[in-house]
This record gives sequence, C-alpha cells and structure tokens, in this order.
Amino acid sequence: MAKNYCRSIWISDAHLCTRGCQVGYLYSFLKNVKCDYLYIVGDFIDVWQLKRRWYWPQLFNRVIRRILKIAQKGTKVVYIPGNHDEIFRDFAGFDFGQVQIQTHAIHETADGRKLLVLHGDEFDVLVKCHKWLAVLGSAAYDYLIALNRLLNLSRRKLKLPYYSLSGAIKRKVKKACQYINNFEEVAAMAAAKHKVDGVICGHIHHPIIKDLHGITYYNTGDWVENCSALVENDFGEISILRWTQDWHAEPLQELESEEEDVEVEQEVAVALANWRLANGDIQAVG
Ligand SMILES: [Mn+2]
Repeated sequence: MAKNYCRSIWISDAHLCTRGCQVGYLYSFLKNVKCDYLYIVGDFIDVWQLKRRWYWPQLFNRVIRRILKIAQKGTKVVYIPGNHDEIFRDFAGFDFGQVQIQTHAIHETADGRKLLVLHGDEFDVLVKCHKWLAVLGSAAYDYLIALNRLLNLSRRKLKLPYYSLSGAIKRKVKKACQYINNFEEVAAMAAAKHKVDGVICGHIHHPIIKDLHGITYYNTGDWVENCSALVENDFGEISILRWTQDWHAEPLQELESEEEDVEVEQEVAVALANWRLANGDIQAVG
C-alpha cells in the first residue's frame, strides 16, 4: 500500500499493554500514513494496566519504533499524556527521541484556525455524570472488549467487516450518553476560555466532530474499539478516519492459528470470571 499523506494526524487511547488494544490495525495505520504533524493525545500506553499485569507483545515495540522513526524523518511528533499514562506528565517539556512531551498543545490548521489539543481527563472534575468512567478500564469493560475480540475473530473468518460490540452497547447506555454530552460541553467551554476556535481531545473513546456554540469539538476516538484518527488535509479540513472501515485496512498481525483461538477463548473465560468477581464493585460505583 502506498503511503497516504495528511497534513496532521491525531490519535489517542491506544491503551497499549491491554489485550483490547487493536495493535495490528494501529501498526498498519502508522506504516501507511505520512504527515507533517502527529499528535498522540493520551492513554497511549496503559501504565495502570501494565502495573497490574505485564503484557508487552513484540508488536508494541514495533509501534513505538515506528513513531520514533516518523519523528526522525521530520514529522513534528507531540505526545500528550492522558490519565492512564500520566506518569509521563512529569516529563512535559522534554523530548524523547525527537518526540516532544507536552501537557497540551495549540495546533494551527492550514486555514489558520487555532485548536486546543489535550487528552480530556482534565474535565472529569467538571463533568457531573462521570461515573461511566469507572466502567471504562474496569473488569466489565475488559469483559466487553474480550467479547468484542471473539466476535470479530469469527467475523473475520466469515469475511465480515470489523464491528465494535461494546461501542454499540455504550451508545445505548443513557448514562454514558449524558456523560459524553457533558464532557463535550465542558471541553467546548475550555476552548472558549483559551480563546481558540476548537478543541481536540480523546479520553471518552467516542470519535465525533461537532459544533458547540461556535466552537468545533473534535474527538479522536480510540484504538481499542473504533480504530479511529482525526486527519487534517492541506486546506485545514479535519475529518474522522476509521481505519478498519474507510480504508478496509487489514491488521498486520492476525490471530490465525488454532492455539491462538484457544488463547482468546481462555482470555474471555478469565475476563468473565474477573468480571463476576468485580461485579460488586461495579454496582457500587455505577
Ligand atoms: Mn483517558
């Protein structure tokens, strides 16, 4: 596949170190795009998860090496840590192999608009209905993600396109919708306060572009369910790219062998057991 050029790219919430991370798709995306600006908008490496259980497949190294290489070749790469990788916030202002670590950024589009770029967990204290967040990253969520993987494994075998199960469920949860609405409002308010034209964030795994009181609100989505990015063209137009749908991309490393099928099934069993164990906690927070 030839390299596809975009002026700028924003990705977030890859949650590397979790088994839900669609790392094969992420890697194929990073290998097939070329840009002047690359923003990694938080929760890229899930340090929380890594502390719980060490999980680091070879493909994660390739993704990180790929990003360093993109930076070496002249793309301006900015890493904005999120809440799952907040440990890197201590390094804000420093460079890591030509990757700049920043708490937030102001991006100027090709048509001269200024956009505030940040992960978005900063808004949680201001968002009234943020209990849904307790579910994101909890065992129930892991369980959904595991189910999602199993579902898509069968769909791939049937040559059906990728489908986000937990995304579909989440969209139907009223509380989650209310949280998302509040989050978007608060993000737009922050942009207005910074006197910029728009805001780009991640955090809530809900890719969207919308106008809120004259402020453009952008959300990158994630690489756990949606495999989405925001891309800017040479005219300053920003759109959502869904890698698995829009470009019919294939993951670079698929689960193919029977042993791996068994592994996924075991994963689901473990996630289910964990979910049952943690169910009391979930009811308490939800
Ligand atoms: Mn987050």
